[in-house]
Amino acid sequence: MAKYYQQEIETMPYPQLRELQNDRFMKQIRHVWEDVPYYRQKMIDHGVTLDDIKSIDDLHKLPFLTKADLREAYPYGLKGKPLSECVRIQSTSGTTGKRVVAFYTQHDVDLWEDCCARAIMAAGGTNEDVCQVAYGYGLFTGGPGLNGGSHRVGCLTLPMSSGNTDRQIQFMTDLGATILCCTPSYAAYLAESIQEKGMRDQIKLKAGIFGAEAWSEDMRHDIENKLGIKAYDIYGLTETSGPGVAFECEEQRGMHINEDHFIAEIIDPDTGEVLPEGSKGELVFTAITKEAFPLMRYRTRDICVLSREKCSCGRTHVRMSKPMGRSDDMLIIRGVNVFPSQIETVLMQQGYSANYQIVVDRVNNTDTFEVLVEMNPDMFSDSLAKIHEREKKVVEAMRSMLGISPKVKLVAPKSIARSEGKAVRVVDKRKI
Ligand code: DLL
Repeated sequence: MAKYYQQEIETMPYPQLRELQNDRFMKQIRHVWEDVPYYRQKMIDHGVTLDDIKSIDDLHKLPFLTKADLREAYPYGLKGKPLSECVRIQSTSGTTGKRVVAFYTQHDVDLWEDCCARAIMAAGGTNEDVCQVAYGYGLFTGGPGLNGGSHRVGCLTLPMSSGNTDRQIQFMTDLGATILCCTPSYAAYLAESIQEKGMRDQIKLKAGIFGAEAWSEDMRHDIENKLGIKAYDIYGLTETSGPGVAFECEEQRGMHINEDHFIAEIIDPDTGEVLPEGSKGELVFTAITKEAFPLMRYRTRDICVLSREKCSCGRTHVRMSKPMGRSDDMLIIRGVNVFPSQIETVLMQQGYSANYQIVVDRVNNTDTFEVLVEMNPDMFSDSLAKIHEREKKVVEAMRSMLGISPKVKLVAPKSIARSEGKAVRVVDKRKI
């Protein structure tokens, strides 16, 4: 039995939904034109004005926004409301210390939480449930988003944040958590720890809502078996509010995009051309209800496929496949966004050359993260103790830049293979 948080909108016939999108889009483009000078200028540079946009069918005429725009406009350039009307910021980890900062009015927070509530109810959540939110809280959107959604559904919410695994398991068992929200890799780690402690029969979990990073069907089955639950995928990004942009229903054949709030397009990442339904390409979102951070045609860099095939759950909103990769070089390691350029910045600052290699793997469902760095010839004769000290210093600086710590190994000069073409900076061995 499909459960909806907002049945009318979630099951609205597509023609009606498209009409709603059109109304909201026309209102939104006016808001952006009037209140976001950065984007107005982009439109003018692109040769379009408000008069050229007559309906949602003109969406393709608008210029794209990219992460580079967000960096250039940092911090206030894309804000659509005065600060006095904004109540919240959230943020991603970004390159070279400049993060993406997204603003929210109370209305934006409300709609975001509605989206998360839809995801929780689609996973079978009700006010009888105890929902353990083990995504990070703070600037990261995972904790706050699912926390808000859980309140809306009326679940007893355990705002655990991530980490402190013993305490997670203690609350999970003592308070009878029935829904677990966290990254899939943390879910897998929790599952293993529960197994090791022999506590599987003491947990009451029935569902998990896992996202923020790529995970395979194999990983899904592994977590499901270990925890005895059904595991649901959830997708989102800080720029478009956070988790809940799309979520899985019981059918689990793609994630329904909340189309009353986001218009999705698939484009060719090289040419920018809009591709027909069913094509694999880069996902682009236009936020049609967000007030404080109303991004138009935002390039997510996530590669996926959209499908409007009828879903047995009754929801009419388009489904996106799991992201199949990215059209930029961003890595997601243990749920944290990492750009090779950040690693490079740290190394340069510490006097190393750009000869390094990032090696990522997934061992026992947990991401491993290692950075091999070539020493300069003058460092090579240093004592082992001195080399370890240098490694520690690099780890510290990377932790402070990225929010997670890699294993850093200083290697002999010229020992990292040189490439004749593009340097191979990243070796990602994860099979997902
Ligand atoms: O990861 C928001 C989120 C929190 C989503 C909790 C789901 C659950 P960012 O840190 O801005 O926001 O990272 C966004 O993460 O562009 C994707 O590349 C990736 N991503 C998010 N969800 C999924 C998923 C949050 N379900 C970036 N599968 C996105 C694969 C995902 N990748």
